[in-house]
Amino acid sequence: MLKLYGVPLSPFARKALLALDYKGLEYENVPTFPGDPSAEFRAISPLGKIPVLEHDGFTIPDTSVICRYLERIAPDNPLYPADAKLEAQACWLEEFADSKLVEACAGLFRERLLKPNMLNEPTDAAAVQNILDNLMPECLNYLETVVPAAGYLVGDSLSIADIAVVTCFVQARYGDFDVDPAEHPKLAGYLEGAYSSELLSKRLQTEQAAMPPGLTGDAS
Ligand SMILES: N[C@@H](CCC(=O)N[C@@H](CS)C(=O)NCC(=O)O)C(=O)O
Repeated sequence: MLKLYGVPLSPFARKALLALDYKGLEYENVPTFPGDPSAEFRAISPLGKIPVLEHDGFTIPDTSVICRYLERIAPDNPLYPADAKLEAQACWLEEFADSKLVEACAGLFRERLLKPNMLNEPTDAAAVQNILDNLMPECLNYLETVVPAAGYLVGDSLSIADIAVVTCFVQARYGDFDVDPAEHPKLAGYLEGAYSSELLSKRLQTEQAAMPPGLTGDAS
């Protein structure tokens, strides 16, 4: 039995959930908030971060490790290209999304949706401006150079790169940000394709149904 601890609205939980969905695995999503202070959660997540995967009592945190593990136990619908160079490129884009793109996208989500609607805190307008002026353009300009005119980010099928990048842009949508097709046409076209895919539409429907009270965002 597979369990995924984490709230589906988290970009990292969504990344792992998309990987589970793509592989067609059955699982239970146990809603768990980031930084959950319970001793039970700390025992399975030493860094206090979500998500954590549990497989028949074995637990593992961190989406990069979780997705690798899923690939080993369920090799069908591979997330990692067989070719060494393509695999390296996919893992690099995953790293780029997990470390840099998420900062911009989750920053907008936090400032524009989470703080005013759930945390009862004002939006930090300067932080938003910094993301829009600096962080986000750097990310978009880079991605525009690597996104193909059509198809997937790496090779000819969906990979961990697509899942990691797309989950970030879902977060940005909740933060009222969309890629401008006039400025980044390839990236905007790629994301349009991702949003119309069955994998993402189904995930976003499930996510909407699990939206915490007070949050009204829609990223579909
Ligand atoms: N590298 C981790 C990052 C996970 C992460 O940062 N999760 C956030 C929620 S989206 C979290 O739990 N933050 C709480 C904290 O940093 O204390 C992964 O890939 O799973």
